[in-house]
Amino acid sequence: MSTLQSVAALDEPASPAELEGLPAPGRCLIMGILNVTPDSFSDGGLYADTRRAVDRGLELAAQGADIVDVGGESTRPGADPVALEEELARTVPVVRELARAGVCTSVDTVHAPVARAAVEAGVRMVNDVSGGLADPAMAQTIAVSGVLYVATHWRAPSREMDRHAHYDDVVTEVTAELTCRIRQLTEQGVDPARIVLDPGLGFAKRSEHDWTLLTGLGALRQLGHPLLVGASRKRFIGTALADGGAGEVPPGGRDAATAAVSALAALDGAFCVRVHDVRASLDAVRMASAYRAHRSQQL
Ligand code: PMM
Repeated sequence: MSTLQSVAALDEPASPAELEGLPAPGRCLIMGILNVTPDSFSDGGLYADTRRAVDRGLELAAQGADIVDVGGESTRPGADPVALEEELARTVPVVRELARAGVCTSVDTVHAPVARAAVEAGVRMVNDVSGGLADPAMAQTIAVSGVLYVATHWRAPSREMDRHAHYDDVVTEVTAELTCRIRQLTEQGVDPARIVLDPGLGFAKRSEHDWTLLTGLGALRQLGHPLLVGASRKRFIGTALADGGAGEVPPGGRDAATAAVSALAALDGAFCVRVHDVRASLDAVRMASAYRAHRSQQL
């Protein structure tokens, strides 16, 4: 191997991680988004009742989603919190039916009681966009259930997160804050081997922060945990599609670009991408896999 080749090999992300309880297709996983909410930023209201939500979950799985992520509270900037009973009523019946049908599910919640009920209903992973900061009981809930856990970089609730979008060096700060999360979660009994990390694109981030994090996945990979990337239809994609103009392409027109970002994230070693349009991103990550395999043969 030449020096150039060995340097390239060092840069090459490791083979896709495998986590017990999740499918292991040998490529970046696809998490399909199922927002059972009236007010999410791009699909709010579409699947707001249980029957429609279950049908959509089955459809996402049929399209190739490895995991269906069921959420009952919008996390868009400025969103109001939802009563716990309402979030439970939105998510738990959907998870139960999808799990019964053999679909691998996660629950998107920052609340320990919702996580607990969803685990009982059959989720294999809890996706917490606050990384355990919103509810002090979350770490214990995860520790006791032994379920997989996505810890996302987060600084503040939706209503106020835009005020916290200030960084001198976003990759270094996000890495340090996630490191702190891992330490606190593991001190409270969460198995580190069951923690997935997420840079939290759009959560207390402006577009330039999202891009810097997306291009800095290599640094986050050094933390040694599988990485989940949630870029789907987010504003940084809409503004990039506007070619530097002042406007942005609306969320419904961002799926092809999301798939391109999925390919880039997979190429950089992402473990999973969370997307609305499953088919497009599945094809995209398959292409990234094939590309990586052929590139490594040439090294
Ligand atoms: N983004 C949203 C919701 N949940 N979960 C993870 N792990 N990562 C994310 O980036 C993420 C998330 C907001 O997007 P949506 O309203 O389209 O679901």
